Amino acid sequence: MKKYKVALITGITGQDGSYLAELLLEKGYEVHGIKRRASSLNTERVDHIYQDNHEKDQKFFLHYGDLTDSSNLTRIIKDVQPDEVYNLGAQSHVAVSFECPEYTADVDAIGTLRLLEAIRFLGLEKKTKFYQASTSELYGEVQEIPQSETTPFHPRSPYAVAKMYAYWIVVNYRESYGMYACNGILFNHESPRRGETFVTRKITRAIANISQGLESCLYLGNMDALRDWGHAKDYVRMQWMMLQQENADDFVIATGKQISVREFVKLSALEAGITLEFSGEGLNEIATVTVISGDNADALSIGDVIVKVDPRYFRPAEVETLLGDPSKAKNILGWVPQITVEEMCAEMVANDLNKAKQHALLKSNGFNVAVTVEN
Ligand code: NDP
Ligand code: GDR
Repeated sequence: MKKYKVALITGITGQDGSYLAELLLEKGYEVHGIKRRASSLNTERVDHIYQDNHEKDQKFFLHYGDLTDSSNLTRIIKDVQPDEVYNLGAQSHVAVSFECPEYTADVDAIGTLRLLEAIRFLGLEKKTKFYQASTSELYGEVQEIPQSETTPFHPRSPYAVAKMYAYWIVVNYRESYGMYACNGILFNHESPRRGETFVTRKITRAIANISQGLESCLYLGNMDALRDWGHAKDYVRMQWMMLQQENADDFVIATGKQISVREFVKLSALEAGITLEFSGEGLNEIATVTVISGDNADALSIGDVIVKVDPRYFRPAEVETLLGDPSKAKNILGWVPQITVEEMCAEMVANDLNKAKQHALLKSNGFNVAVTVEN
């Protein structure tokens, strides 16, 4: 018998996986993660943890695997014998799910079933607790505002439909086999580790690059979309809390506040010392620089147009508004988010400005630096 708990995290190389691994290691867990084989290194978000792997009492382990591969998942769970499984792995991009619907269903829906069935097949259903990364995208075409655990679902993308299967199969294994399995219905959460093609990171990264003269314009889709944005660090704390209860249950995790994509652009620009004025409508909407303060945006001039609309980023079906009601999490678990959207935005812009300045410095010294802007 080990003196500490053992956790297995799918999606450990992603945003949430990396923060959760840090949290669980701090709490004394032995942490195992599943990483995918890729032609380039894909462990950047956990490398700072992995570097300590020559220490004697190693507590962090990575295993090659994939949510599409049942035998691999079963073998890993058999070897690891986890007390807690956090299923964070997913094809997590809503827009991409319209391009790859079948793969998204395989990973996000059936991948969840594969894990649950592996736990059951191995006879671990009374030992292993299971956390499922469910999503506010389940609400899609919203039926009420704000959305809570009792709001009906109406998913609006192949991603959301796949996650709806995952949600219900988790409930089903709880009801059928008495498994401790729960859904965290998480609203959007971001951080400096957010993938570069999600809208917040795309914005903070572009604003930073534009301010340093590395990019000239940020192209966006639907800027009217409203989201309830929190910080990933706050949200992984809640993922752990959900598995420490007497009984398994499902919880909405949100801040209870929402802003539009356009407002997030303005906020990010202000963090870099740029005041933007939006004008025009629909496809002709633009944002123009009206004030520059501080010395972060020397590459810009008043009157520069730095945001435009590109219909390529519109989705076949859009989720216009999401606003969560986290009362249940607050009342039962005592969870309250600690980081505001403004603080999170400031942290993301500072991180991206730092990177952009490094790139600009290299470029000005004659090094050939390619900044990827295709999203
Ligand atoms: P990321 O996209 O940052 O991370 C996704 C992780 O899943 C990565 O580690 C990725 O590996 C891994 N993955 C992708 N496909 C597979 C596969 N076939 N087999 C195994 N692993 C795979 O997502 P987040 O960290 O932001 O989100 C974590 C989870 O929470 C996801 O399930 C997401 O759908 C869900 N969610 C996220 C929200 C958010 O706002 N962030 C809100 C609600 C739910 P690789 O690094 O190799 O690509
Ligand atoms: P979302 O996040 O779809 O809510 O899913 P994303 O950041 O991709 O989009 C948020 C909103 O911004 C609009 N938008 C754009 N989005 C992207 N990516 N790129 C653009 O250029 C752009 N312009 C406008 C979108 O249309 C949308 O309305 C995220 C993921 O993390 C999911 O895995 C998770 O389940 C949900 O959050 C909750």
